[in-house]
Amino acid sequence: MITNTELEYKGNLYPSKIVSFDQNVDSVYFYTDNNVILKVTVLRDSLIRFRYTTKGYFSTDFSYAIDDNHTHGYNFLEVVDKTESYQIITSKLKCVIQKSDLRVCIYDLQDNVLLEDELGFHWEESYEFGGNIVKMSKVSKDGESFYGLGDKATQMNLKGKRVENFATDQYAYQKDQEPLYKVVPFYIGLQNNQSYGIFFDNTFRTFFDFCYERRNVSSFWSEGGEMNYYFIYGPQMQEVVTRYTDLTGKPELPPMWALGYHQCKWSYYPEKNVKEITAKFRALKIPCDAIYLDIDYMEGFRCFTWNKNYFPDPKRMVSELSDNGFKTIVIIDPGIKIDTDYFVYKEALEKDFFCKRADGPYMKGKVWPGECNFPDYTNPEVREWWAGLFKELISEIGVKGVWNDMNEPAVMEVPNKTFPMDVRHDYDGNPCSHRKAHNIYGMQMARATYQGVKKYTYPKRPFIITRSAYSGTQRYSSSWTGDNVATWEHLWLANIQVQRLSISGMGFTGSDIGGFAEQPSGELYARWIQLGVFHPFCRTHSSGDHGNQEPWAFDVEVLDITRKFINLRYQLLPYLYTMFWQYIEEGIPMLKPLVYYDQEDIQTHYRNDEFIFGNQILVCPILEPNSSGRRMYLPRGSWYNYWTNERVSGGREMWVDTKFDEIPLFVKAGTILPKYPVQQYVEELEFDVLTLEVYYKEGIEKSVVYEDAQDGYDYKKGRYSFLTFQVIGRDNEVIIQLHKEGKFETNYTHYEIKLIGLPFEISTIAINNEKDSYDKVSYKKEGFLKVAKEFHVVHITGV
Ligand code: MIG
Repeated sequence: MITNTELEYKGNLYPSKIVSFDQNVDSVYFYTDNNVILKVTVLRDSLIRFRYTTKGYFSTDFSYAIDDNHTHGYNFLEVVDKTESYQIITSKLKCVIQKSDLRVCIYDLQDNVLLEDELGFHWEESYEFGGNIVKMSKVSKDGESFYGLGDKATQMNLKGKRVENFATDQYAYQKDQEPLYKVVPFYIGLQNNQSYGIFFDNTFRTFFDFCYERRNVSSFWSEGGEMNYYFIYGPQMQEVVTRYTDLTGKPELPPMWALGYHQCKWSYYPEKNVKEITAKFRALKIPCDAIYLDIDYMEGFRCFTWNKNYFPDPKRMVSELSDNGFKTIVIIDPGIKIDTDYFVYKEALEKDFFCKRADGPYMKGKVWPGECNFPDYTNPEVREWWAGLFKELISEIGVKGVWNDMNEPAVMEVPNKTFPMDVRHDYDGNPCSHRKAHNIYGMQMARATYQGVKKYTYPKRPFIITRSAYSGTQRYSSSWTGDNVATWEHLWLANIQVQRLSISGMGFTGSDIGGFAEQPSGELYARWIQLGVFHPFCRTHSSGDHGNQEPWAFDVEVLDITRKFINLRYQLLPYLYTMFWQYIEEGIPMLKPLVYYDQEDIQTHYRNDEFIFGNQILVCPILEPNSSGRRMYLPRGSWYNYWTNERVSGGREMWVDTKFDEIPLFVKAGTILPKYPVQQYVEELEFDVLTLEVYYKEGIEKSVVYEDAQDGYDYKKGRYSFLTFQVIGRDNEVIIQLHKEGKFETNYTHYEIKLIGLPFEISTIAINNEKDSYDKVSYKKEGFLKVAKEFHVVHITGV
């Protein structure tokens, strides 16, 4: 491991002067005197890849992160040969490469420096492993901020931090602990209102230093592999993130039920216990869509088996749970018990599918089942086989989702907590050691699981959740933040980690609500639920070796708060589903840290707690005990306090009063917020109205609502409904226009329009230019306007 600072090391080697260059369509090659080649590839006008070799030739190019379907193509590309440098110019960027030393500087077209090499590319030869320790350092200007990097448990802005990427089972991790479960070597730099991104697509152990070692230097390096990174230009952070997400891929839509509330514990068993828990949700009227079975459902922790004492007839149980509106989700770990009577073990052995040590023996390590071997998911044939193992679980038993754990991979009772580094992997036909494959092992397991669950769940949509992940895993799976702790500090961390994952391309994430280790107080649990319902993935989970952590495990007040907030999540399902659609279509993160929302406002650069849920709701959790409110930053613009409908203007820090059953929530003025009625589970009810809460604003605001069959793939054939509402507000009138796209017919027939914050008394309302449709009496009585869903224009005027 590299523990010394990268600068102190005296064995660094540097590129010498450029001796020739050539261009092949979108790629420009620069050759130096000492066998270094820099290959610069223009993927888009704003997306440039830099790849270096020190050998005089490039090895096979292969990446698990890059999505085959990523956008590429540019409008303009010119290479200019100057006296001291070469310049590569696109319609967005100018990239200057120094002839004397290969250093790179990237400018926008107004000649502002965006990112400049300090030492630039340099390396150290590794006699022990072969190849190089590859390094890059950049100049960092004062005032620069850094964001991204996946699940790092530290403040949003990474300025002044050094982080390490090596997937690790980090039970009960602490603030600032490194490394964690996931590896997302992507960061965003922001300086002078310009955002750019760097994606260092190197799967070896990598490090990033953001002005930690030296004040004006940012750097990144890896223990092996290539210096291979993508520069992604903004200038808006929104553009950087959506381009990174396009490059590494987006998921398909999850079934809507996956956005409901989920209940988990290690473990619910036997069947009777599972039934008691699920029945209690219904009895207490707390919406819930999914129940999880942790490792104890298996026979001696053997994957794809059932403990028949606890679960005598899984198929019957799963179908009874399903009749009661619960989807069953089961855990599957990578460790396969060494047991010659166990069919999975026997098959893998026969097919030679387990990972091997360098000298031949199978990699053996202890996990829950005892001594195990581990499938090499980096072999496509192994993935295919693994996918096939889900047939019975999904097609026959009716399980609806699979939970992949321990896939860092975790090994017990060994100092490094994982495989020895000499273990061999196929790496899709690019054989390598665990040094290179470690960080993508979990991703490839999740991918194989996804392939199987998807196949057997068809024509419905699959649901997968994984603990470990590398960039691009979002294409296959959702994820959670691992084994957190029931403390207030962890609530603070969960909030940041989920926001950070959100702008790191991994949108579908959440934390173990209430904390995995240790017992939360009722107050902490309530505060965690109040945050958790605003996370894309919303699940209570706990280690089960302390008290209970179901919503009713505390007191009635906590139970009521839990119900209130889960109800709110179910009401907001059309809003949540719409933000998911924007994520899968355009790569827009579902949660937006304030700096993402408004990077121009420097007040946002160091904010941690507040975030935008979707596009129009500002959420600020309460993170301390005994709070009667909190200070928070309200971003620029005009907002309504969700609880009081009081209007406030942003761009300032302020105190917000809240009760125990509230957290600060604000809705952007002009929003049309769609709501479903509360259901105990998705698809429980058929309803004939969609509620629209219209928050008045002077000026124009657009809101969209995406809907479809809530499962299945018909939406890909145009069977969806996409509503675009435009609100135009003036002193004494409001106009609501509606435009509908798509071939899907929603069940409801009407909208119930609630008008919030109108600055005038209504005198007339015209629907599609007909005035008579307004019934003042019923509007007064009911507080809403009922309008047929096919309307084009609602015109409200004041006296
Ligand atoms: O060594 O399956 O993070 O969610 O409940 C612990 C038991 C293994 C760790 C997971 C946790 C899960 C637990 N697992």
